[in-house]
Amino acid sequence: MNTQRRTIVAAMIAAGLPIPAFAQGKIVLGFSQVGAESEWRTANTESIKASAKDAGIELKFSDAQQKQENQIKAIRAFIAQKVDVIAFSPVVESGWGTVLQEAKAANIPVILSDRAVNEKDDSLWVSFMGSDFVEEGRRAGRWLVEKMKGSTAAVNIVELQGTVGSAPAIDRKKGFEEIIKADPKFKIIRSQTGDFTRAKGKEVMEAFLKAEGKKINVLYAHNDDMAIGAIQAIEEAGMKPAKDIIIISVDAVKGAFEAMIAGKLNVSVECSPLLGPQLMQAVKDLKAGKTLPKRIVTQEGVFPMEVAAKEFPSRKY
Ligand code: GYE
Repeated sequence: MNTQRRTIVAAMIAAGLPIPAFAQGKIVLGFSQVGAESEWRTANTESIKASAKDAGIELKFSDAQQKQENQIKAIRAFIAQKVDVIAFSPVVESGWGTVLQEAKAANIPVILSDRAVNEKDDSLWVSFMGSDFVEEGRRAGRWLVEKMKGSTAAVNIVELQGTVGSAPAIDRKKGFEEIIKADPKFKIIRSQTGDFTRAKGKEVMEAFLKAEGKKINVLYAHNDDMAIGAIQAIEEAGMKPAKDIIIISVDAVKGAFEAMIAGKLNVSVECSPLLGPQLMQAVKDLKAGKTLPKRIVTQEGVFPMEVAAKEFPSRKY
């Protein structure tokens, strides 16, 4: 600590104020979260908050309410506050160059958590930890191909995309299409964003049902929340979810398991939000002068409705 800081801390102690984190030698982490759009996100936030506490890391947490401009503001505030490390989950892939340059110029390492950015200069972040979203899309596609094996009839698919321009929406679409394109019987007849929320998932599914009605054979939703919203729309239209329309989604949150146990959702591809412990470990490693792996991939599986009741008790989110 320099002399000026020492004087300030001494004055704070004398005034009976709490000792700031830097004076306690604590690592300070600024984290800019996307928002609270889904069950996944809530679990992710809880994981980060709980593991920062366990690790003794001072967490400055900021919720961007799904707006990039709020995330940029939060990152700038973290730079001004001279935090030790910045981590964030970028709501969309592009448009981060300037603010990441600012962090680099201030010598503050940046960790990408959960979602990637689309920037050529990969020296702007030290590590990206999170799932392989393209693979999740492929897993969803493979499950469908297997389910429809032996039938030559056309399979009309409607797709509820995640947030426009976000890594999971782009990649889950790409991986799914890559698999189903091998057989021309699969056709995506409608595809629109539901912004990863239940409310929008329901609204967009209502529109799909109005336009296509009984033609729809399959719904592929980029997350469970949108699928759960869509299930409501399907029931309100007098149809049976998971029977009249096969439903595939991603995340495998508790709400999806409940829907599968109730026989209303066919399968959920796992995407783990429990990134907190590995993020805190990475922050500590950085401060200890270690070099982080550029990419840390989360390990995940696929849960069809047949195994839902058995797996449910051991689910952690
Ligand atoms: O699948 C969705 C959330 O970025 C992996 O964001 C995350 C996604 C997750 O809103 O539910």
